[in-house]
Amino acid sequence: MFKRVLIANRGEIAVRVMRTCREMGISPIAVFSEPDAKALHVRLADQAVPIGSAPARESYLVIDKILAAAKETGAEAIHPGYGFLSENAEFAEACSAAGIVFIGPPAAAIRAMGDKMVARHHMQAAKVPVVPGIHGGERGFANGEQALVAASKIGLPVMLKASAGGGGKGMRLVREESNFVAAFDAARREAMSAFGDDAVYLEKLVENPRHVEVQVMADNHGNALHFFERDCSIQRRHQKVIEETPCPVLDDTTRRKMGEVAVRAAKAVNYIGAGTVEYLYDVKTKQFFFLEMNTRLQVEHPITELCCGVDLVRLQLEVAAGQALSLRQEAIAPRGAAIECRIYAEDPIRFLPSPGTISALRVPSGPGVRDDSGVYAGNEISSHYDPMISKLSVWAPTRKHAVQRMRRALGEYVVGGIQTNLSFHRRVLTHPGFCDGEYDTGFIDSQAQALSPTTKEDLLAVAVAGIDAQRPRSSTQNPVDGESSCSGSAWRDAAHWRR
Ligand code: MV4
Repeated sequence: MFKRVLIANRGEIAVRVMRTCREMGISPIAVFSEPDAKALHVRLADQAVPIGSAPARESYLVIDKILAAAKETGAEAIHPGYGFLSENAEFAEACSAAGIVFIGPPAAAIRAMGDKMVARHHMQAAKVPVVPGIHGGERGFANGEQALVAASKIGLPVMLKASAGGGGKGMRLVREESNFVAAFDAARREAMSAFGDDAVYLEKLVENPRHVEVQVMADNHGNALHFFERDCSIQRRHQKVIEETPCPVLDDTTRRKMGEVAVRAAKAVNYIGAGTVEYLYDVKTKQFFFLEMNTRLQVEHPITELCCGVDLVRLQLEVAAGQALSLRQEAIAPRGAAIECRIYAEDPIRFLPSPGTISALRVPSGPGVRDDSGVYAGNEISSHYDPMISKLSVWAPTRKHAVQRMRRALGEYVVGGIQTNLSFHRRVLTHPGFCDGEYDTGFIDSQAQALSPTTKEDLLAVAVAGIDAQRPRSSTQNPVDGESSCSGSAWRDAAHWRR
């Protein structure tokens, strides 16, 4: 096993990876930008190397600085976390060229899955169901008129998608022929400016799908396993907000099929390491379609760990060190239910980032509660990075109990000095649609009214939080976000914490 591993990331995921390194007797090494000098990931590391100024382009994204830090500290391997360089094939190659193990899949697998048209070809060859669609040619359609001819064949509505895209960028929904060419041109322009590649293809629209994804893990001995699914349908503008496992509307036969197909997808691109196969799931027809594969450890991996009883980062490290997966697929038997809420530093009504200094922090704990956070009281949430401050996860024997437990844990959570989406989460966790498990990817938009603060208490608490977050303060006064659950208990807890 490695003696030293450099974590090329920051925040909660850097902390998460370091924890497993520590348990395994591996010395964790941090890198940090100027504003992160006092960050938790720096404090938990054995060594920490400064790599530049705040913008990621001048620090966390600079391959040469990361490799220099690894050489300087004697790290044998680099864990990229998620985001930043985690799905950068050139970085994976640069690591190998420098004699350092990249803890992730081979560059070729990253490339094969990074281009959606190439990925769809691989999947079709491996008999993995993909959304019916037409590519036009190797580089998509030559122009909007040609694409419209193809669209008329499969029938509207269709989704126009950038081949280099993913996560919703360069994507356009077209329901009427009259809008088609303009939408095609717009998708193309957006793809060019975002990815430097303007190839656009089309897919038939799957109406009101659920987003269901399967965790996979493969070693370099030919073994590939899946750890069942997560439902990530509760999203806003392609930003996941709540994830859960198991998917509440999946039957066991479809569940097993999805898992087997995900393993086939991974094998089709000679995958090694942790990855996630994303599907669109049509509840009415029980059909699922390959969407894309994320070639990294994902944000929401903790809920899989809670139900499957595994440490996915440990498996990543073992596989990267050349060890064979010792688990058998039949031994992976998920138990109970788990839910994750992403706690963002944001205005809970307008959904805008709310950077600032965390003046007070009380993290929930107790039975079945896990909080993955990268901050402590006194830290500043910088506008330079993702505003996610923590991931609150719960496990319980049943979904009903997991929902109750999450409500309880959200009620205990106190973040002072900045605005957070805690009150939004409390409203989702009491919404009948969520409680019944009957939601799709349009949930937050369609339920905007029901999920907006309505009670007098709610409105007052949000108003106080807004004023509080902006008010200049003395060191003896710790304003809290003051957002309230329906019962008002969080508000009371917050007041108590302040003393
Ligand atoms: C789709 C779709 C419906 N039909 N493709 C959004 C992000 C990108 N990864 C793919 N996305 C979608 N592709 C077809 N053919 C609906 C979405 C979609 C979506 C998917 C997953 C989670 C949330 C979503 C929200 C809106 C649209």
